Amino acid sequence: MLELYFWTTDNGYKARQMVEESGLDYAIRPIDLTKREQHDPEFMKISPAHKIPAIVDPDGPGGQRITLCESGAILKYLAEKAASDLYPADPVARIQVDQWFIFGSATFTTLAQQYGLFFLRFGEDVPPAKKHYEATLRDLLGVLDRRLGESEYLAGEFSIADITCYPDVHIHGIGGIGLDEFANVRRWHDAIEARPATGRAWGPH
Ligand SMILES: N[C@@H](CCC(=O)N[C@@H](CS)C(=O)NCC(=O)O)C(=O)O
Repeated sequence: MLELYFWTTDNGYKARQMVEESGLDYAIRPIDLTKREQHDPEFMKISPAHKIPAIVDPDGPGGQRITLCESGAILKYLAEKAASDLYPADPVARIQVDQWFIFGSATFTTLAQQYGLFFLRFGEDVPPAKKHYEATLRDLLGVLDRRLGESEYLAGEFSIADITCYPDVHIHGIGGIGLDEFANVRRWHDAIEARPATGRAWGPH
């Protein structure tokens, strides 16, 4: 059975939402970041940069056991394994998904995490950094809002591009600066929140 190495962070939830959406059987292997379990040498054989999420699939391509870290790589792998439309085979549709998927994984999450660092976890109050990352997050939510004003989901149909953006919108948008100014993001967020797979992914582990 597929194993998901997971903790309750944005990147952890991306992978868990994806496994739930794909319908694959899986077992959660918690990696408690508060206890620094990500530095366990056994885990680092799976995730060399000591980060969740990661997966082990005993039934990978050709029946081979594979290990995989990086949420973006995991979302793509699972969508292809499950032959899911969440990463469409059509080349034109795939270009749109790739654009918003990479924007979400590389730009949006990376910067939203800095907002989270300075607002939630930094040991001291650093007002200039908070001001900078609040403005950055507002700018990024504006980008998503404009896109979602012209498209139901980021790349047209619901896809891995939406899954990679959802956790940081949920954590730092809903739970942080609020989405009152971003009505299209709010509509999109609520539609994804209502998906049964999202409910299961954010439930107990
Ligand atoms: N680019 C990576 C980032 C993963 C990441 O930052 N994971 C964090 C939790 S969200 C982590 O495990 N941090 C522990 C550490 O760096 O030691 C991905 O998308 O999977």
